[in-house]
Amino acid sequence: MIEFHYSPTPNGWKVGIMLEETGLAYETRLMSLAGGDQFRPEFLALSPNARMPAILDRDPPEGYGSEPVSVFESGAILLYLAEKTGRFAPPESDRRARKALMEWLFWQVGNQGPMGGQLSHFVNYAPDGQDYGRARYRGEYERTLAVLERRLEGREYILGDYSIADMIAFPWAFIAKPLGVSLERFANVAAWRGRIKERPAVRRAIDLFKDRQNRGSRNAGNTPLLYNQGADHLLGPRPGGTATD
Ligand SMILES: N[C@@H](CCC(=O)N[C@@H](CS)C(=O)NCC(=O)O)C(=O)O
Repeated sequence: MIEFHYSPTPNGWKVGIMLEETGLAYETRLMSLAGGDQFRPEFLALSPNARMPAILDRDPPEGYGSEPVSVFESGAILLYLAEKTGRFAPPESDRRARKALMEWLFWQVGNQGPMGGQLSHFVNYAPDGQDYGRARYRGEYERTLAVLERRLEGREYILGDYSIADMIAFPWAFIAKPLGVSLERFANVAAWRGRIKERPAVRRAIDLFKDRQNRGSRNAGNTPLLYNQGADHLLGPRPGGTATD
């Protein structure tokens, strides 16, 4: 059984999609990010970056010993699950395809995810009047869509066949419209997004605790715990000073 530490956001969906696609047995531990569950010691033991998704696999694959295995960071989790099941990734013996898989996983977690996340911050949660931040991240997010657009030219999926590279990139393209970005200029991305969106496993993952999505009710003004974080959140108050010293 896999414990799935989750909140209904694009980063959470990535792992939900893989769990649903593989049919692995899992139990969702719904987290309240606005309530600070990510800073609880028991969660930090699984995910030291204080971010979900994270998993705890109580039935680890061969080579890991018998103790439960925790994994944090969506890319690492998807790779772990692909290795556990032998599905949705090119075989390790195909070194070139495996290299391409790594490139697109790292690309997503280092580029598309953070840029989409920052754009979402400025569109949905920041105080008004942050035009520079909004324009910068809109440009960066659109740039990542253009990267995908070019990659998908002549390919149905990022690596050719449907894989964890698609599962990790799809959620941030799925929410383009609520981020204020039209896919009109990105025809390959729009078609790829449509193909993935129709998969029953993907629909189930996106619907997981859908009613608990933050639909604009929380923002930087009313939820500083979530939107104005610093080192103090992990280390406690600075000795002899305040966070603003
Ligand atoms: N690079 C991480 C990003 C995870 C992430 O940013 N998760 C957000 C939700 S979408 C989170 O846990 N936020 C809690 C917080 O900001 O305190 C991954 O891909 O797993």
